[in-house]
Amino acid sequence: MTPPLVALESTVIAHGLPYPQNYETALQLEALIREEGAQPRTCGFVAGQPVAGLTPSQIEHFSRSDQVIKASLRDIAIVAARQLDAATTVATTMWIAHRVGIEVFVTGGLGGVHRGQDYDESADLIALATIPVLVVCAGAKAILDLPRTRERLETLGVPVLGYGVDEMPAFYTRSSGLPVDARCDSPQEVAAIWQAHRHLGRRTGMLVTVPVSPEHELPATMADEAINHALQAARRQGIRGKALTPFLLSTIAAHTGTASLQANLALLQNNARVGARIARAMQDMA
Ligand code: PSU
Ligand code: MN
Repeated sequence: MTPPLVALESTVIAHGLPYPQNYETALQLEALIREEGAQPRTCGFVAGQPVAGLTPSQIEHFSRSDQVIKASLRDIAIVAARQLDAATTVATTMWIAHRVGIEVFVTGGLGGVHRGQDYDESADLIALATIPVLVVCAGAKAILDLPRTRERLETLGVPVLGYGVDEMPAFYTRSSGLPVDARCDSPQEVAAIWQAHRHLGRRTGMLVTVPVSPEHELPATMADEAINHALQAARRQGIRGKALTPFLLSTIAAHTGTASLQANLALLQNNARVGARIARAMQDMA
């Protein structure tokens, strides 16, 4: 059997992490997925073409260049017609993955409803509502309004699974106080629920939320303090729209020293391994 495919996003590389950690991490995530017996496919748009499987030199370009824009669903047609290089968010990576038949996608954090700006809701939620791809992540980013984001997922009919946990993780920290719909303690349990979802004709995505390891978790007070500081800075500087998420993440990284970056890298690595194991369990079940 050929190893199953696992998609990865490129916005986290181009706009979520600093160089050179972004480049090193992107290659390392691919290596971890191979080690677990699956095949990584990092997604992006190159000269307007959707690509599932960027080459290492394309990944390097995405890591270093400031010409690579961030593309969500609304940007796809513009990127294609203008032949731009663009990094894919959770939403656009799901779109590319589904087009080429990849069912499992690994990332760090999901977009959602922003705090204090609940009219700013990530297209990641719409993608989850309409594209049948399983997304392995560490929950929605803690910078968001997590209770509202959780409610939106419920409204949109997107199942939220907890991998070894009963609560949805909060990205930098292991718990959010918000329940998952089901706890799964093995890749096989996740694969069984995904298979049922597809057999029943459900067309939404599904979330598998995996908490950051206890060693790499940020102390909750440090995370809250850094998030509040970043939110205030964004408000003062009038940062909005697609620039908001990258701004908040880099401001948090600057404020916590390396702790948030280490947590971010650790949870990505963890998710890559879990995603690859789930992809293998799905293949075994098929
Ligand atoms: N989580 C991270 N780093 C990131 C993102 C999430 O730790 O860079 C990106 C993902 O690509 C996600 C996007 O899909 O932020 C959401 O952006 P927006 O809120 O503008 O939809
Ligand atoms: Mn937004």
